[in-house]
Amino acid sequence: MTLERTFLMIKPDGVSRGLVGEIVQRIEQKGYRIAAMKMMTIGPDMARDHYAEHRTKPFFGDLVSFITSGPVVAMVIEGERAVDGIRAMMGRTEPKDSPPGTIRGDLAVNLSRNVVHGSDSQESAKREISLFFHEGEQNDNTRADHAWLYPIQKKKDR
Ligand code: 3AN
Repeated sequence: MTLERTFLMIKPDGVSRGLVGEIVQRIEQKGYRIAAMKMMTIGPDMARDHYAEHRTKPFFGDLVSFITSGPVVAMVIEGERAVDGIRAMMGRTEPKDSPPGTIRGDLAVNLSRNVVHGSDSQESAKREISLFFHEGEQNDNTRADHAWLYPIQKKKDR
């Protein structure tokens, strides 16, 4: 087993509602390493690229205008099985079906304002990371508690 990287974004509702610290705290306390993080406002072309899989859906226009409506916080998160792990921390797409303890279960009430986006597969993670970050923006530092998190040394898989 190697360490994976995934992409997580706090969407404009999460930033505007002052939830950045709460979400970052959950990620750090879980034991994931934040390899990159930046606050930015997404332009329409990038938004359409990011949500390309939804381009034929009726909510696509709203999705693009919402995600470009204010700043987001984009992150690269690294850890053991980080893609699935972050999805589990997020909860389900529909907040009312997300159990308490998950980000959407605790912090969201509406499907179209569900606070976070996270990659749903390793392939999506690679695509989304490269859409938002240059290679040089990702850091290779090691957490001080790495040996406690991974008693059997894990290698990094990029
Ligand atoms: P997830 O973010 O859980 O991977 P996706 O990829 O199915 O969910 O949907 C992307 C985003 O599109 C969701 N986060 C949500 O904000 C929005 N969305 C999904 N389904 C709907 C819908 N039926 N109506 C409005 N917005 C939706």
